[in-house]
Amino acid sequence: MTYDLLIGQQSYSSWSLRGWLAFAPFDIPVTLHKVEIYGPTFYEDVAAFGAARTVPAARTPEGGMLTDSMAIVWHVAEAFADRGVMPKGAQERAEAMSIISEMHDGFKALRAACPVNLRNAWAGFEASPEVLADVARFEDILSRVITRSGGPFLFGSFTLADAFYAPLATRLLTYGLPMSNTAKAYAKAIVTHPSFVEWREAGMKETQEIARYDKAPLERVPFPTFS
Ligand SMILES: N[C@@H](CCC(=O)N[C@@H](CS)C(=O)NCC(=O)O)C(=O)O
Repeated sequence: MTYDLLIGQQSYSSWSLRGWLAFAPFDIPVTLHKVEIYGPTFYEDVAAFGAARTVPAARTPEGGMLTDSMAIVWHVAEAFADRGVMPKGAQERAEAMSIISEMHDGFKALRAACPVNLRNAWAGFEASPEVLADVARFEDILSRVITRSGGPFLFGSFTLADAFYAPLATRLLTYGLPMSNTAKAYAKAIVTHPSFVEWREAGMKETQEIARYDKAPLERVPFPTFS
């Protein structure tokens, strides 16, 4: 009963991280298949897996293909409803689905200006008004859901909503963006979660540099691990 998950480089691919966090924190067996995003054979490698033109993609134990991160969370929410993958209350579940969707299609300025790079953080990043508006929207969500749940994750314990917001939390940390105490505590909970730590450790073994994830001439500073 193992899922196969197609991923990109673990230090760079934020959508692949979301895919991983849709399985690992819930002890859903998953086998990783890594391809090199933006490498010369990327589209062939993805097609060979039976996927669309992006990572992540997952194959269910029955052979069903899930070719988008939304399809993955939708499937996991349905197939593993008894494992706490979504909040218990109906209102919270609706909100979780809403903010997952918002993440999938939103936060575009922040995502574009601040590519994920789990190897290090950057000093001296200057955020545009559009990026700051995305940060403010994230804080709105946090203040609504975490104030009610009490944290440490969005809806109390780790759910699929956190799988989607984890790369946003790391962006705030690694680009030195303004963070409330709630956001800082949330980001700490994400980067110290054992499944995140396992993923990042694998990413740290990668050596290839991809220019679009490099923010030089900004100075590289250590990734905050809170250890
Ligand atoms: N809609 C996709 C987006 C995934 C996505 O953009 N993945 C990036 C890697 S993080 C990718 O595969 N990029 C390759 C490309 O766009 O050619 C999802 O949510 O699963």
